[in-house]
Amino acid sequence: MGEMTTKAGASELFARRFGGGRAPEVISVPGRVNLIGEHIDYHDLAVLPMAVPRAIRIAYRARTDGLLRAASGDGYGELELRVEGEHVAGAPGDWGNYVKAAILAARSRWRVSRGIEAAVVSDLPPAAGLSSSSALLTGFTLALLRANGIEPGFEELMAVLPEGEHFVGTRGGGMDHAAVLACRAGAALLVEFAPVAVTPIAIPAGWEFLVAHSLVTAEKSGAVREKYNSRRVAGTAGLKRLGYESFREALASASIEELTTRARSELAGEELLCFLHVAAEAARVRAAAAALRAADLEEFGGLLDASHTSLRDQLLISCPELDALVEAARAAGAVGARLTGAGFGGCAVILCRQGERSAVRERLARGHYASRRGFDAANHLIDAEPSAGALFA
Ligand code: NG1
Repeated sequence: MGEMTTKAGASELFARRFGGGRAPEVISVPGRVNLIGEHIDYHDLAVLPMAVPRAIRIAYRARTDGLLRAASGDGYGELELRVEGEHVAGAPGDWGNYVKAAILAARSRWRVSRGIEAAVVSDLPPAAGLSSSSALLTGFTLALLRANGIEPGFEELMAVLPEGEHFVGTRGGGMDHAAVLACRAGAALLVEFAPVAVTPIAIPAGWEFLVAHSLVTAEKSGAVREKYNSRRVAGTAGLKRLGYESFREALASASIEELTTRARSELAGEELLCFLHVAAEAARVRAAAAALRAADLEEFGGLLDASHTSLRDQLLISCPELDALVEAARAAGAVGARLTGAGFGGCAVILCRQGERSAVRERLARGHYASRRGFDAANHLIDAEPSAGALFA
């Protein structure tokens, strides 16, 4: 981890950019990796992410006027906005969109009149399925609220953040915000929705997770957006065609086998495939939470593999590079592996037996990645120690 990406690095950039005076506060918002439960949070089904030891750090100080000035240490430049007034989204991928989304999210529930000056540093790779965008949105929302004397609670934040993300175009769910806020060190977080509820589940001693990049960037604010949103639409359409209001209702009223049989006879195409994925993935999350509690490593690994197969063959959100990576991880000795996050690129999450992670990493670096251009071990192979979210950092 470079010096510049630590809390001290954020304060240092702040001092260089905004000068001396009162020392800034620093907020640290980690990225997250989803262990299992993919493309189901937006159907209000439980998911199981954990925070990773990479974070966005924002050093900030309240201003007395309504100006928000932010400087990025990652070459994204600087921006100046007003916390009051209208905001329209800029070009897709523009980091200002996340800051504007934070202003709107904060204002949707609280009275915000004071701006901030803020310096942002990060060692969280962008567009990698590790939630850098949600971390940025969450960090700026927290900074702005705290600068206005407001200390928001978890549920209050969850009421505004997922909605705030829609400003940048993704009709996603609340998994990322819940994880980057409420994860605890040493644990995965079972996140339930409507109403939102989180339960930390300790990661058993000796389970080692690795996050590996496919080297395909999944810029969800860009081209991949439509594909992501279409899965939600198709899943919902299939559900409605079967006469259900929600997946929770469907799963409570019939067994997974019954739902599968009905879906196969009454649905077709994308609607069928998305419905089958969502129903089975929900069942896998329940089984994975039980396996975690029982410290059943092999069972958990098998569920990761089954999730990947479904994401590849039913939801159709994998890509050849992710499939090759997952295969290579298994061949290198992993207990299980799957793509993680929105898909279409980004990362895989890999589960290793105690003491084997460095050997798996080494084999991937020498084998799978050896012939691939642009590989940088420090950013593309991350030891994912279960970390604390922003509210517990
Ligand atoms: P990432 O991987 O951060 O793009 C997205 C959604 C999640 C969830 C996953 C797929 C946002 C902010 N994030 O995550 O809510 O739906 O895809 O499981 O929309």
